[in-house]
Amino acid sequence: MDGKFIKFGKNLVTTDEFVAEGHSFCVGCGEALALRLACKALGKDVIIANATGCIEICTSPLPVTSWRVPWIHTLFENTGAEISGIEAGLKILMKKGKMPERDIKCVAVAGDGGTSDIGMQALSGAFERKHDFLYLCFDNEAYMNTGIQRSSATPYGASTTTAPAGKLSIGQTTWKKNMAEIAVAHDIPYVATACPSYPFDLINKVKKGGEVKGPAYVHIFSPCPTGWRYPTDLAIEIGRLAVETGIFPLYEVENGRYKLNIDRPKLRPVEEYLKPQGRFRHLLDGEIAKIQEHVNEEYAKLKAKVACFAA
Ligand SMILES: Cc1ncc(C[n+]2csc(CCOP(=O)(O)OP(=O)(O)O)c2C)c(N)n1
Ligand SMILES: [Mg+2]
Repeated sequence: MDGKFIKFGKNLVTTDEFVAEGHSFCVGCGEALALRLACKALGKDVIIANATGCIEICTSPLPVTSWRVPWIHTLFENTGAEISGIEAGLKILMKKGKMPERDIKCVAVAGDGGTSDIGMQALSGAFERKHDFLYLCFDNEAYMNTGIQRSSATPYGASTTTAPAGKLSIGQTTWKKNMAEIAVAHDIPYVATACPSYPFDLINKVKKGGEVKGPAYVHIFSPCPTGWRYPTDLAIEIGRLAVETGIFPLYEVENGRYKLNIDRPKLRPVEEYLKPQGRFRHLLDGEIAKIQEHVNEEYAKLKAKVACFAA
């Protein structure tokens, strides 16, 4: 690692790679790209606690590892508790003079299953105790690592191995749990949504989340060619469509104040996002219209919250 930076317009991005090549992510994995960018934003002075899931499996096939920063594998359910302990431990070691005072970022990394489902309680506790940490949820909208099982972050209408579409069902029959809003409800200083199709936006948000004192949460949309069944060269396009249709808006909430980072005057129809993906291929016009209506409503609610803080 040489600590050099490349300039992209106004943005400086390090050439250092903190997650080395040689990992086993699928070709075209949006999560791998998002992780690489997030780690560039954080730099080397971090400790990462990583819940089991695709990221952990693909970066740490014993006896080798892709991690070039301190990293610990946690259970599926306890990332929030583990990062709390790491943060409290560092604090006490520095206070007692057992290690020099240093700014070390404590970062938790987990999937949507590890966050919205099984890890929710530990995360909620860590938010509530106001530990100084950043939590990154890499949301590929199912339990991908174990074979594409539905999670509470799986969107309505998507076919998964445990909620398959067929004669009796359209697949997932519930709306996606809004994890970013659940984080906001904990009254923490920083919450944001990000997507690797907007790399500088993602880098800036992860950087900000790492610098904030107290808990911060960044929810990262992570397109998955294997589980979503789209061609492997479409990850960036799928992410962009999710944002431009309003399915996954990019916004920040700083000390309770909402800001929309990308706001198109007119959203694209959700159909453009749904059509290229095999997991939605069975949806008929009526179901697509229902999804469109839901997206319109959710987007309008978000815009209303943003409007509260405008001017
Ligand atoms: C208590 C417990 N239940 C189930 C598992 C099996 N398991 C490991 S990873 C995983 C899925 C992870 O899904 P997610 O958090 O969305 O991450 P992804 O693999 O999709 O990136 C499951 C079910 C486990 N390790 N521990
Ligand atoms: Mg997942």
